[in-house]
Amino acid sequence: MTKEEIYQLAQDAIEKGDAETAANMARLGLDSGIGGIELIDNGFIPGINKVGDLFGEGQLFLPELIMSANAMQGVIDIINESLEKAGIKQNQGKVVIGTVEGDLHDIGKTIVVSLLKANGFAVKDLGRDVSADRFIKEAEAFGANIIGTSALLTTTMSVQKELEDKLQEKGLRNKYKTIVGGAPVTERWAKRIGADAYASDAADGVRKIKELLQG
Ligand code: B1M
Repeated sequence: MTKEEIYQLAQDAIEKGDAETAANMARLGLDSGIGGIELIDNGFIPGINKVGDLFGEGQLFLPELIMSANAMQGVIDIINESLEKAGIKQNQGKVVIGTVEGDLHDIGKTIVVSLLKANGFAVKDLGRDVSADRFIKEAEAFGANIIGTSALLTTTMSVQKELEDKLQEKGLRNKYKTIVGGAPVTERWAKRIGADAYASDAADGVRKIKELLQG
């Protein structure tokens, strides 16, 4: 099977919420030598984005969205395992990361976590629904250099600003570099709230965090 055929079948499987075929395509892609991130970016993300568009247009409903999300999660688990196996010694820097309070979307954040680990970062993944206070508490306890937040809902992006405000209030703003991401988040938003960086995808996240640690 060609790469393009694998990408197409991967996309179709996510659109149909067919977890078994999606997992098979993930394994087949990896076995054929396609890189994990390449496989996610070209096959599975176009599938989940299509599902999101159809859901947004009212052409598809929550149970179908959940089936596709579950299929996506299974794929991410398989690909993450392969990325983490490729991980190197964790001495690049310490990152505390999570999805913000009120937000349960964690598929993208989990990809970022795996790619960071594969690039040698020590990562504390706080999961989802994480408050600004908890980000700070965990960063202090972990001795983090970087705090990364993911937000997928326009209504939860405000927690990224709350984090900046709380870091200022506590006199900790210069202790950490902050990075924001998630589908509705933009470079402009990052600048507006005073975050140190914005990343459009997982690879960009790793690149920006490396830059933050050098600068
Ligand atoms: Co939800 N959802 N959802 N959903 N969902 C969206 C976000 C939505 C845009 C769909 C739509 O209407 N078109 C819409 C938000 C609208 C808005 O805010 N204006 C929406 C809605 C409305 C909802 C509910 C309210 C639906 C309801 O209940 N009526 C509900 C909210 C629940 C809550 O959070 N409180 C809900 C629920 C769900 C599921 C649980 C079913 C499921 C999530 C499952 C899970 O994550 N475990 C789900 C899904 C899957 C989606 C869509 C379809 C896909 C999200 C995704 O996983 N994308 C989404 C539509 C869309 O975004 N196209 C949608 C793939 C992922 C790899 O991309 O997360 O963007 P992404 O991550 C990327 C980059 O953004 C970046 O790197 C990643 C890898 O490339 N990145 C970072 C992300 N974080 C980063 C952090 C960094 C750096 C880079 O550094 C720190």
